[in-house]
Parts: sequence; C-alpha cells; structure tokens
Amino acid sequence: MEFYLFMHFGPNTFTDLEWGKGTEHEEVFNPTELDCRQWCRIARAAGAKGIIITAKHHDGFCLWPSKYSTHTVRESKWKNGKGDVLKELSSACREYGLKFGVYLSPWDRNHPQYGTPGYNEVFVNMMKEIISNYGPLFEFWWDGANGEGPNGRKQIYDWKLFEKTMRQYSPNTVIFSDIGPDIRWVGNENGIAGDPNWNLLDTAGFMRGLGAPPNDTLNHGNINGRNWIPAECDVSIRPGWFYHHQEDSLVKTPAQLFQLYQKSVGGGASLLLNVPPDRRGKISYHDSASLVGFRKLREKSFSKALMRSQFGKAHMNSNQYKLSSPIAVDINCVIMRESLDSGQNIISFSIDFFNQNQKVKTLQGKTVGHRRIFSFPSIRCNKLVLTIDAQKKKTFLTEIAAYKIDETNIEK
Ligand code: FUL
Repeated sequence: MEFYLFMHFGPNTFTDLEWGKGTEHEEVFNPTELDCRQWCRIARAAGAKGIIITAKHHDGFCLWPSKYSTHTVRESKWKNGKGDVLKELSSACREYGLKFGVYLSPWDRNHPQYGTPGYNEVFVNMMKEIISNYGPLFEFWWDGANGEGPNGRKQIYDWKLFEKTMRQYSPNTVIFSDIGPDIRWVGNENGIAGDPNWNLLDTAGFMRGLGAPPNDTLNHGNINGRNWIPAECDVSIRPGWFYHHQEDSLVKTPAQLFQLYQKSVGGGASLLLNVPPDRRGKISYHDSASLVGFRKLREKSFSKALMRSQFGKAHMNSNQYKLSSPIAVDINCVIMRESLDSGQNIISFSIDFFNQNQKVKTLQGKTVGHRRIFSFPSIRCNKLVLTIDAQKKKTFLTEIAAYKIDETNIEK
C-alpha cells in the first residue's frame, strides 16, 4: 500500500503527554468538533491509502465503548458517553474509499487485570470486539513498548493466542509488530528504511519488545531470512506522536516529507505517517497544508518520466536493461521496481550513463524490492544501461524510469 496515515488520539491529546499514566480521569477526553470525515478528506488529498488509529494507547483509554474496560469513551462526557471514535472513523474510511486499521497497545497502565493471566483474555476480547464491530481491518498494530519500572506490573503476553485469534477472526488483516508475523518495525522512528532492505527476517528465538532483534537487523532484514516480513516505516509529521499545540511550528515541511518518502517507500518499505488530530478532533491546517504540499511535490517530481520502460518475465534471462531518449536529458533520479513473484532476489545493480555513446558515469546500488528511488547529482545522458550484478535467484525488473526532480529535494 506504500503510504497510509497513523493517528495518535486519546487522553494525551488533552493532557499534553506522550505516555499517559492510565490514571487520567475519563472527562479529560472531550473533543469539541470531532470530524473523522475531515481526517479522511485530508488523507485522500495527501494520496494516502488508509488510516490506522490508536484505539487504545499505553494509558489504556479505549476510543470505543469496550465491554472489557471501564476506562473508555462511554465513561467520558464526550457526547454524553454515547460517542465512539472507531465507529465514526471506520464509516468515514468506508465513505472515502480508505482502508481502516487499528493500533492496540498491549502495555496497559490502567487495566486492573494487567499483570495477570486474565489480561490476555481481555486483550483477545478487545481484538474480537474491534474486528466484529469495525472491521474489515487492513492492519493491526501491536506496539512493543513497555515503560514499567523495576517495581512495575509484568504481563506475560500470550502472543500465540493473540495470533490465533487474529488469524481466525480476521485472516486478511496484516499484523504488525517488531517481528511481524506479517510486517516488521523498521528499527527506528525516523521513517528510514535500511539500504540494503530485505523483505525477509529470521524471527526464531526473538520476541516482541525487549527480546526483539537488534534495530540494525530490523532496519536491513536478513538476506536469507526464513520469513517474508517486509518493513513498515512509522514516523510522525511532528516531533511527538500526539498533538501538542507548541509543536505547530515544527510540522515537517513538504520537502522533508518528500525526502522521507524517498527513504521509506523509495527504499522498498511502506510509509506510515502519523498525523495527530488536535483537541477539537480535527487535523490542524499546519499538518494538512504540509500534506497537500507533499502530494504536489510527488506529482510534480514523478509525473513526467524522461525515459521509461516496462519489462516482462522474458527479461529473466538477461541481466541488462537499456533505456534511451532521442535527445540528451539531465536526470538525477531513477525508479526501479523488482518482480517479487518468486521473492526478493536482487542483491546489487549498477547503472552506466552514456552521452552520445560515451560512458559518462557509473553508479552502484544494492537492493530494489517493491520500489527503489535512486537519486544522485544530475547527469546529462541519452542512454542508460542497468545491470543486475548479483542476484539470489534469476529475477527481473518490471519497470525502470528516469526523472529530473528539483535538486533541493534530492535525498540527502
Ligand atoms: C511507540 C510508543 O511508545 C509511542 O508512544 C508511539 O505509539 C509509537 C508509534 O510506538 O512504541
């Protein structure tokens, strides 16, 4: 799906915290003009394909009236306890043709049963409730964070049961965690995929949270990993995950977002960009203006390829690809896509640039995967020859296109 939005929303929005303590009074949650359709309009305008919401963050507050908690929208004054954010957002997503996904924090600082085996049942019941009342869900997010101190409550999570429940009740939902089972955390919260970036990961012996593979491994994947667990890059448009008025001037600019796009989507991963609604329950104009600018930048940069070709399976037996232009052009960006039909196989490639049959430059790169955006200082040329230098198994590129993007937006 390449690009979709994350929304952190809950008591922290109103208390200015990032990690709520779980002791906040339900009354603090009181958006004055909640408008999930506005969130969806902005997501559409940004070209995002879906929205994932924090149904429950670490403070335990549920944005839906869960039967398995007494710390929910039902206990708040918002809409006299009759409000339901998941209901409003899931139906707005349907209306706007966006996919809907949910983040549910395993760590819960409020729930009285947290730290006992009974909490596993609570978590499972919450998942079932969400699936049956608000599904279909394209993605389900299990956060690995846990900030309990030395005297904190310790929960032994029944991950096997959680996975079984998801597979049984929502088999088409992609499950995110540090180690999947379906997609993995990219090892940082800056939105940057590794180079190389393998869609494969070895998970045997690793756990979620503290026992996760090293961040560097999550960032790059494992070239010969046993499991297909591509990376997702989660990053916030603001310094924090939740909305804070004092961060209005620190919203990332369209150019910064475009650079992140090059390093995430352009690194063969997906981009989960967090855009937190404010206390009204709306996305502020600071964020929406940046998002629209970001979309325009993508369109402007990639609407006109100076050279472009598509290739089919027949190309599997040749590891060379030629592209040419009738006249010499300046290019500073090549986008490649690899066929993933039999896994991810390209280990490294090189590109030779020619101007009137004179080789003017050779550049080298590593993995390609779903999409590789490869940028460099401008080169004048009328032909380029791409060679797959090393591959795990015979494979082929489905598409290569060359562009001239605004120099100031070149990946740094
Ligand atoms: C982290 C959490 O602790 C942050 O609050 C945020 O939700 C981020 C996406 O994941 O693990």
